[in-house]
Amino acid sequence: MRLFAAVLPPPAQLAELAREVDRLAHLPGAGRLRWTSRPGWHFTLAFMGEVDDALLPDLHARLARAAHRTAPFPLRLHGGGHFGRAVLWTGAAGDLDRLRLLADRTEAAARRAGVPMDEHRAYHPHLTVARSRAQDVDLRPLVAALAPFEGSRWEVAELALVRSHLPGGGRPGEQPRYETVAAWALDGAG
Ligand code: 2AM
Repeated sequence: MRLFAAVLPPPAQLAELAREVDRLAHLPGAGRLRWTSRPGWHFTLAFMGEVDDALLPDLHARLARAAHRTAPFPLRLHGGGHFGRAVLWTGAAGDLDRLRLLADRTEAAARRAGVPMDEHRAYHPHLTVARSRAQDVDLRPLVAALAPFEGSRWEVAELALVRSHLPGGGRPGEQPRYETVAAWALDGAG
């Protein structure tokens, strides 16, 4: 199954982001973007891709251990940015060092469980709100509109393992469906 580890913001913070994203709808280019489905909004910690069922028990055990070593930490949704002309995202502020630590630990857990992970890349915390296939949509006005956004703070208290069901219907703009298959409390000290 296709899996990734993530931090899932709570409903109140997702509602704040939803209000912010609704404001962007009238901006130039907004109508040509594929807006991500709101129930699935998340910060990816480590993307694993297709994981063999045989690896799941060890993967779960190692992710549980990573969560149990890590202390809860504060986070808030913050501003916006883009990756080229393809991805519009909101970022995070707060204890980003601990978010990175949790991302490193989940990546290491997956690797040790035998999941073939991509080469380690610098972790760039982001929550994708829209994607564009067209190369002629300038995302900068949307990024500028998101820049002042500051969500309210919450305490990240859980590491989630999320399954991604890719759309099979062939309808244009169809989104993957995300299903949380396991979650572990962050109840460590480090
Ligand atoms: P993105 O939001 O920047 O696309 C589920 O696909 C999650 O895993 C998304 O948040 C996605 O990031 C992230 N991800 C990271 N690497 C990926 C990859 N190689 N393929 C698909 N998704 C990836």
